[in-house]
Amino acid sequence: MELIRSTLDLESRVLVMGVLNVTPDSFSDGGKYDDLENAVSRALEIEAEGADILDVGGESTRPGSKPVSAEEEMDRVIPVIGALLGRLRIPISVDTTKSEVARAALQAGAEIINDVSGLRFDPAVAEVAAETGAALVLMHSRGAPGMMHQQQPVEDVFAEVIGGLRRSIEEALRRGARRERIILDPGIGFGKTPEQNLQLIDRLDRIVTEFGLPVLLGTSRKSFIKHVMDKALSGGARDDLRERVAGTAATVVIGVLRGARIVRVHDVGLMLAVTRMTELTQRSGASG
Ligand code: HH2
Repeated sequence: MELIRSTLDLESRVLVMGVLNVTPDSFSDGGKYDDLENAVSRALEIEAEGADILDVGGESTRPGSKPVSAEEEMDRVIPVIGALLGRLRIPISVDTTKSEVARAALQAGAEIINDVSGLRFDPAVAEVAAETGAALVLMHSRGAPGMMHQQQPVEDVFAEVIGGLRRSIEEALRRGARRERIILDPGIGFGKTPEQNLQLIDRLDRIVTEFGLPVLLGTSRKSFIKHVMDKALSGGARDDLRERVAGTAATVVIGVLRGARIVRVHDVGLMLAVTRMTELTQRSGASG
């Protein structure tokens, strides 16, 4: 996939997107990287661990988090993206639902827009992608900002996700974005039951074949993993982070087997190894 300055090779191997949250309240690394120097060094570390893309986000989507203004979001992410220009070789994606933030981030050097609202909050995000040639990640979610996790689950999660993604794609194309630059994401954890998240991962191939577009999977350390582990593991010493990371690895394996082309993770080096091992094991049968 052609980006503004670089190319994403989505054909030969699964890509790893490393998460850099520059929010004071993100659930997994919140508060640690909210100053510029720390954010820049963590970004370089993510690249050194082998990430193919750096995803920079300035608004937390965690349950109950407060929506932030475009100004505040820009104050958080633009200096980081600016400071990385010329220092980071991998492309930067900006995790935002606001066209203003997306535009400023692309001017500062980002090449991908990652919109967790799938254009529902600000459809002009697609126009920014169209004008700049940035890639556009359209994630499925429901509900207003700050409320996306509190949605009543729907009965048929595949119908909901496929219908929602179809509406997002149509909106993107209507506003001039190019289909060849669209990446889809089922939005794991966003208004789905734990069971539905597992179903979406196990049948990710349905979304891959439905649209024929590259699919990104974001399961990293999410709370449905804790929920599953709490039910599955009894007795023995428990360790929340270890279980979330191990659970993430399991979902990455299944996601890769079912056709995910990008995985969005916090534990870059570890999940890169998991991804590569999965791909190489999968291919060995075909060549043997
Ligand atoms: N999940 C989160 C944020 N952005 N983007 C995409 N495309 N897919 C996802 O699954 C996704 C996403 C939520 O996770 P995280 O960024 O780790 O935490 P926070 O909500 O605190 O930003």
